[in-house]
Amino acid sequence: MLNAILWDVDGTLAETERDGHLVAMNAAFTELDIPWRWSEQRYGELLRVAGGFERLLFDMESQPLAPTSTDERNVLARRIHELKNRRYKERVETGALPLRPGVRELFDDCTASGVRMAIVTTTSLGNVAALLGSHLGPDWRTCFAAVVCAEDAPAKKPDPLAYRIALQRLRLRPGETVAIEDSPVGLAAAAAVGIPVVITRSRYFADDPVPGALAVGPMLGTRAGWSPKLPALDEPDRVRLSDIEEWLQRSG
Ligand code: XBP
Ligand code: MG
Repeated sequence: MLNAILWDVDGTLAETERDGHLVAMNAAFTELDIPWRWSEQRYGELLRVAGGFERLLFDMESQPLAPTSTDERNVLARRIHELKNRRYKERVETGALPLRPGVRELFDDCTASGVRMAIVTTTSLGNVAALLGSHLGPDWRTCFAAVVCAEDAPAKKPDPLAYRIALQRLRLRPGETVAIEDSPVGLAAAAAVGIPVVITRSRYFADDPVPGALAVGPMLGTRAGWSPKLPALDEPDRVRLSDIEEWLQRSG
């Protein structure tokens, strides 16, 4: 029986990467006089590394103008990342990052049916608070039975630590939950502890293989294009909690 929906954040709740983190990262590069920028395409490659700080360090390995010592790189990456997060939160507050279609409706389904929700993300609590605070208001945290962020789980996805912590906090077995993710690393993290995963395709992971996913589709805000197929309904044209429950039942 489904007891909880575990939400990934970046790419799943909102298209935060291109319009949020990438823009904020390039703004931080400019403000700190860093002599390189990230293109949309380069950012797509770098997203294979989870975590903005880790991504900066990885990128520096191929940046000819990056400092050469590990200590200097760590200090610089920390400065850039902190400023990026400030600029990201400011962008969120302008309303630049709407929730993806169907997300809010699935929140409402969960509330109406007593299915608990959790946040399981590799981004920071501050970034999550900015995004969800702007959409759900200052009491956003009361909507979630557990909130697991980068501060809780320093080993980032695809490491399963964040999902393991979420299961502990919820006191649930993996088969009583379903994760909603957009990326192969997110899928790998949840699947490693046996959590079934629904994939909503996002801009940067539109075609990546997602082996073993419970269901894969373009977004929660449509019933078209899902595998397994969803029967068409006149109303509403979205994935409902009962669809996820049915996928789970059929898989088990
Ligand atoms: C996605 C990530 C994050 C964001 C940036 O997290 O890998 O690193 O790209 O956030 P998820 P930070 O899909 O698990 O929500 O810069 O705060 O790491
Ligand atoms: Mg994601």
